[in-house]
Amino acid sequence: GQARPDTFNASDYLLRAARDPDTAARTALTGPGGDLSYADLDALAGNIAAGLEAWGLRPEERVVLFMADGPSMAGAVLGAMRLGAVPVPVSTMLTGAELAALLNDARARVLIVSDRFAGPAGEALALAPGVRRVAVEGDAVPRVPEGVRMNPFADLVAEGAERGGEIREPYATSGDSSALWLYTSGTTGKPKGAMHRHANIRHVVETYGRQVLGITPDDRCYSVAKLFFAYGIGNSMFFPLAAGAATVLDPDRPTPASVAERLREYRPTLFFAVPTFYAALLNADVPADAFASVRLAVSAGEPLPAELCRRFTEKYGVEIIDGIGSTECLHIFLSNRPGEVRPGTTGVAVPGYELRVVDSAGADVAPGTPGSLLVKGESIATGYWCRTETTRQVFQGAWLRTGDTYVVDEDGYYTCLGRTGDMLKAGGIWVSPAEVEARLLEHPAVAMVAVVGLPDGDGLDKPVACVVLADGAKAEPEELIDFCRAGLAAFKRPREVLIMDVLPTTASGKLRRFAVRELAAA
Ligand code: 3SK
Repeated sequence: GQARPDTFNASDYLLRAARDPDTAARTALTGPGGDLSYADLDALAGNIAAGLEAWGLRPEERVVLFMADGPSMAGAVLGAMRLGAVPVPVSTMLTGAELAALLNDARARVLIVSDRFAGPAGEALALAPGVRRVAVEGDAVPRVPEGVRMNPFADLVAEGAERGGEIREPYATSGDSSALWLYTSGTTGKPKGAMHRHANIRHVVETYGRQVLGITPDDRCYSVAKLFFAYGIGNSMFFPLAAGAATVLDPDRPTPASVAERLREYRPTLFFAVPTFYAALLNADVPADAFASVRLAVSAGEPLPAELCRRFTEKYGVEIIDGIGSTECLHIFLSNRPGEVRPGTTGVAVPGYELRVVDSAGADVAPGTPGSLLVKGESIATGYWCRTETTRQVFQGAWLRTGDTYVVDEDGYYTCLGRTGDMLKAGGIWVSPAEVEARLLEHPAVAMVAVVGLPDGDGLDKPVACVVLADGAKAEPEELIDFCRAGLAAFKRPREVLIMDVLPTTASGKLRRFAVRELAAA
């Protein structure tokens, strides 16, 4: 592309350290997938960009990444951006049918998949006829329908390298061009592609990354949240790469034991997780010196209970700064600050963002009065792909409705009081009660169901299904949980099923969710 004065490509911005001879040899990526210097990562991104171009991918077109965290995935994100195309990292927890829905929605022509996800990828490809080319990282290959060309990921890279070599100059995107789509079911239920501009990536780096984390080239980031989450891609790519720092990419599903091992081996200085994982670390008795290298821990995804925050800091000697972001905002816009943590609150606005707490008529409420939280800032997505009506509900001019109910105190500290609508979060991930209810209603024994969020022993909300069985039918709670696991991504399953005689409804037969929650909690 022709360079224009307003040209800005986030892949170029994130790989500035590769262009400086003093920093090009520094480690950019480390972890079980191997070490890559900034120069190595730059070359990999250039080869992937050239390979995708050879495969017919054009600027603005989408490439879906169904991949484990590692150098190939980081290279694919940067390579697609370099070409002016749009990487769409998607959750590796999706079932085949769920993945197919996203491939079709994004009109993706290329899919890159890690072989450990070959099963659901194969099922998805049978339902996604728009996908013409597939790159597979690893040995196991998905079954692909006739007419779809499948190659090893290494071929994509080699083809790029052969065909005139790597692309070094990024396509002349502007700051306003689409850089990255991230699917979320947040706020309104159905998965929607939040479209992020190249400039949004620079904004989160310059605000939360620099001014809250204070990240430097000597930092080493390690995030339990994977790259397909907005939280994970900021933690593991945007912040460290833009700072010339290093990042630990972990392909495996994190458990307290595996994370303790990675901490020992890779000695990160910044650690990122969600409250459910902090609770799991404490409950698993990970040794007290496991966090010796960590200077700061970050929590987001759902509110971190004050008790959990205190217990973690007491045991591991590391402060946790709790914050909240959203996929639509790309990263954290409200956060506690190192050295000034108020446990149980989500802290104060991140520089570069404005916040409002409003009543149901949209008027600002006074400190101490609960209301809906709105946020404004340069990293807000331009909207949801092909979802005009939902876009208009959620994106209101420069302001975004977060879907959270908050109260702010006189000092500007915000405390989350819960969700504004019916949506739930489990382990920091959005769950639509309607989707889980629809699945349970497919079970022949289920006559009526309501899924609500109830706090577990650590004070963290988990989905609980309240079920009325059909006349004469029998079903055990475990059977119904397994039924959900078979038809939905596992994180959406209810953690508990309560069999009830009736569910509270209004005179017109609508579920009274608040009453269901009270009944279930009793
Ligand atoms: O859920 C959050 O708090 C969050 C934080 C950072 C980026 C994205 C999200 C959804």
